[in-house]
Amino acid sequence: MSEEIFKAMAQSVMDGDADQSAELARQALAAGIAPLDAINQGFVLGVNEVGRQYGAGDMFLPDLVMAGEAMKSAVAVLEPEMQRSGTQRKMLGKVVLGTVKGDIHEIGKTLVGTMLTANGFQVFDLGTDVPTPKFVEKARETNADIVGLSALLTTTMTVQRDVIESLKEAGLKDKVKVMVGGAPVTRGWAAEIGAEGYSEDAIGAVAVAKKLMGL
Ligand code: B12
Repeated sequence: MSEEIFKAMAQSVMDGDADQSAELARQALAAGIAPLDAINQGFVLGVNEVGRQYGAGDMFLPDLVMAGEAMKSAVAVLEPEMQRSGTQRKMLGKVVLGTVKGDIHEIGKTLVGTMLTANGFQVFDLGTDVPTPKFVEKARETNADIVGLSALLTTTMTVQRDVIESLKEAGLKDKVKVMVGGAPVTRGWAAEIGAEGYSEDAIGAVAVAKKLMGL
């Protein structure tokens, strides 16, 4: 029974069927399946597979976005139950994430957030067009381990450097690691501005975040 529902969960994410994902999440709860198992043995497998197929050129942007939405709708059903029953997912680290000031591209950033959340990070998503001081404030307030900065424009890439400088000025740079990404961003740019992490996609971002946490 569990095997079947886990498979159906993964499939619903791959199909980008948010209603079906939410329905399966409700069925799992009704059947007494632990919410954490539903996430880790069901839905995450779907989102990982979509990420893999996207990387291989077998799935496309809309598939990725819809898979992210489906994953979110399932987590929305499961999360209250996890909180109620006191289930703690093993939290790997805290990530403050956003698209830098002047830039409203959100799809990639949101995917990175979804993948990090799915893999056990606690993500504080500040959204897009985020003023530089906001990253610093949130990192301090949440005692973040990592700040993730997305930039999709050559004109806003430089703001990633501004955020790193502001973290330094605030005395937070020793505590917080920075990872950067976005279409124009390269490993070389990350090194140049002093970001400890870079990934070209959301799957890689999880691996980088784990590495930054020493995991
Ligand atoms: C969709 C899109 C838009 C949408 C955004 C909708 C939304 N809600 O997000 C809209 C229509 C609003 C838009 C607006 C503009 N856009 Co636009 N847009 C795109 C487009 C087609 C796709 C971006 C996208 O979502 N990709 C899919 C996601 C999954 O990929 P991604 O964002 O790269 O993210 C992945 C990785 O980069 C990485 N990643 C991303 N962030 C992070 C963060 C971290 C920490 C890590 C580790 C990894 C990581 O992981 C992600 C997941 O795999 C790109 C073209 C392209 N090929 O990138 C142009 C593009 C980025 N846009 C461009 C431009 C010029 C604009 C506008 C200035 C157009 C205009 N004249 O108004 C405005 C800018 C507005 C602003 N101030 O931000 C140019 C940028 C050129 C440049 N070099 O600067 C591009 C490259 C198109 C082009 N070829 O000219 N855009």
